[in-house]
Parts: sequence; C-alpha cells; structure tokens
Amino acid sequence: MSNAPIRSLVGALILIGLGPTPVESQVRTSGKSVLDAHRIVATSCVEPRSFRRIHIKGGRKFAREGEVFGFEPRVIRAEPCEEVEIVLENTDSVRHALMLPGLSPMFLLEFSGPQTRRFRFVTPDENITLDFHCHVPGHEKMGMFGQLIVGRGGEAVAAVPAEGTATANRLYEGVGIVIAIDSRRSQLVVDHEEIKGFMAAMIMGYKVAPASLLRGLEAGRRVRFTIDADKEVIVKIISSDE
Ligand SMILES: [Cu+2]
Repeated sequence: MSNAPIRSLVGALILIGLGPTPVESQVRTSGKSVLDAHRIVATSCVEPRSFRRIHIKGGRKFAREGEVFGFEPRVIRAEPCEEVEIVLENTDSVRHALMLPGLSPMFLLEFSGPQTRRFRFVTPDENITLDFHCHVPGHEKMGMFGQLIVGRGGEAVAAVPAEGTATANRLYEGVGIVIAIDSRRSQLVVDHEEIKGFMAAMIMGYKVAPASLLRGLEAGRRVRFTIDADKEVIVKIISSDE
C-alpha cells in the first residue's frame, strides 16, 4: 500500500495543529478548499530541473472593466519540476498578496506598495493548473486572480492555446442573466456564472461587437454568450429562453 494518503493526512494535521504562523492562520481562515488543494499537489519534485523568473504586476491600473484591482499577466506558465522566481510589483500603496494555495508548501507573498519583492517556489512534477489570487479580503472578487499553468496544465484549460503563440482569438462561453443594455456604448451588463479560465462569477459590463447583437435583448433575459478574451468583447449572444 502506498503511504501517500498517510503523508497527506499528516500534512493536514500539521497545518491544523501548529501555532499561528502567518501562513497557517491563512490556511485556517480560508477553510476546507485550501487543505483540499494541498492534497492534490504532492511535493513531487525533489530536484528542480530548470529555473525561470516571472514578473507579475498587481494593482488598480491592471483592473479590467467592472473590476477594482487586477494582476498582469493573469495567466503564467512554468514547466513541471521547475524553480520559479516570482517578481511581484505592487503598484498600489495598499497591501496586495499573491497566493497560490495549491502549492505544497503554499506560496504567499504579501506586502504594501509601491514596491517590488521576489519569492521562489518549485512547481510540482506534473501537468496541472493552479489558481492564484490576492489573499487580501475581497480583492479576488475585485479582479485579482489568475492561473499558473504547469506543463500542459490541467483539464480545465486544455483548450486554451498558449499566450502569444495563437493566431486565433481565445474564445470563452458564458451564461448569465441580462442586467442592463447600454446601446449607446454597445455594452451588455450581465450577471454571469464563472467563465472557466477567464473570469469569476460577477456582474460585469462587456462591449458587444457588432452592436446589432444587442437587438431584441432585455433585462432579465437568460443568455449564452461567447467572449473574445483578448479583446474582452462579446462576439455572439444567444438568448436561452428561445
Ligand atoms: Cu489585492
């Protein structure tokens, strides 16, 4: 019998049982999902095979429409079993944190800006996609989230082509309820469910092109839409009531 389940159980007990270091108090406050994530990612890489440095900026100026804060870039990539140095530039005066709860040990880099700090971790030796977010309360919902794609990534983003290499636009499907239509600005405000790999569930206004897609829509209508992630423009809308 493998001893992996025992090891992960011990890991969970250590996380719950020890005194309040900053990281462990973070684990407790964010609840079950973080512990679950720790079970998913083993400390499978004994000796890193490569190294890379990734620059990430975080702050108000990277917010997209409808958001308050943001990270740039929002999708980062690394190889399995690679040592990664994150260089985080917090361009705001407020505190931001970059947290990768799926890593073991968990990655957390938190400080007030404007300043830049760096931190290293080693990726697991597998193809997996790990979510990251700002751990300051509320900031994830305000736009500070993204993904680390290790190797070929997990299933959730298998269809997303590599950034910069794709000639085709990255298209995502979303579903939601129409909140408002702003014909003057060719904008649709929609209360949408999570758009996997692109945007958390939220109420948000998106540009629509061509504007004629808005014709016949009204508030309260349930719609299925296609969004061009690079332009952040809705390019297709189907009313699900029809
Ligand atoms: Cu933040």
